[in-house]
Amino acid sequence: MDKQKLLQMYYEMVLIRRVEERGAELYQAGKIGGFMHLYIGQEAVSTGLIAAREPRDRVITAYRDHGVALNCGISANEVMAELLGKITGMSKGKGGSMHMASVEKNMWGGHAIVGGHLPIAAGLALGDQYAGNDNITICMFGDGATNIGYFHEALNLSKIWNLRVLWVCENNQYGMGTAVERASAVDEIRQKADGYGMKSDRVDGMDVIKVYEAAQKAIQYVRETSQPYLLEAVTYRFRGHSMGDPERYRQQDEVKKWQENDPIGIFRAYLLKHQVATESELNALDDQAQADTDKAVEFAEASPEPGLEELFKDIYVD
Ligand SMILES: Cc1ncc(C[n+]2csc(CCOP(=O)(O)OP(=O)(O)O)c2C)c(N)n1
Ligand SMILES: [Mg+2]
Repeated sequence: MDKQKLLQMYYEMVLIRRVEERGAELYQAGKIGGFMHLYIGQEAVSTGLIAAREPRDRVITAYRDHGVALNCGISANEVMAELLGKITGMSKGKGGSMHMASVEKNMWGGHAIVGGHLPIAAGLALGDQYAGNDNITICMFGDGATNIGYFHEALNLSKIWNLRVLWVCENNQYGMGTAVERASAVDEIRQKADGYGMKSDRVDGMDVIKVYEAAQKAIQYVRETSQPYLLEAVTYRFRGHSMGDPERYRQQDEVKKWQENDPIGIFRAYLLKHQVATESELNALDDQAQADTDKAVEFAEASPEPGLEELFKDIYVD
């Protein structure tokens, strides 16, 4: 990987962190409505993954989607405006936190029903197979989603139909307040691929380089063999499940231990150790991410809400 690409990945991780911190403040100030789920702590997963895709490869995810949207190239302005329900958001302010999507950036949402987007991912891949191209679909979901029927249906279909899907489970140890070992018959989510005769791998999701390398290997396999693959990224969300989670199901010590393993800190140390960048170059990227976040908040606050005439638009596609 060249220096420019590595620094872009670092910038994106810091941008996700800053945008979401501001998002949390704006939520608490009552400026963002509905549910909001933060990605803070998990930035290395989507950053490493999406850095390894070709722009023609599709991405689809669940409701923890702000970071994924930014990694796919949707601007901070549009993400922030969508959070605030403004017309300048990429879903015209009508989707909100859980419905970040852009066909142009090949980001297919933002889905609120746990596991519900997995059969959609299989459908996207079936469409590409029918069209005769070798694009792949990267489908991200939580550990909790792997206990849902949709997961099993979609994995099975992808295998028997030779669909190019990279299934990526973000194992952040909990589905809302339920720990993986209390909800899943197997501790390692990757084991669930065995039941479908599918290849799998498990990677440290706090280390963006490891995620990137595992994703590259997986993407190459899926593209070349036209077989699906399950990649499990072991990670942790530093904040509650959604805004307003009292977090009674986990100990503060555990949260602290994972926070010491901050994916941005790990990547920063890597870049310095391998002399990819100097402290001052990284500080400049931190400042850039902060400035871009401030500008996005200004842009979103100054944008109008969708007018009444928007109410019945974008419901059906002609
Ligand atoms: C079908 C369905 N059941 C229940 C819910 C409520 N719900 C929202 S998020 C969630 C937990 C999902 O956990 P996981 O898949 O691990 O994702 P994470 O939130 O950890 O990213 C649940 C049960 C839902 N949205 N959809
Ligand atoms: Mg989870």
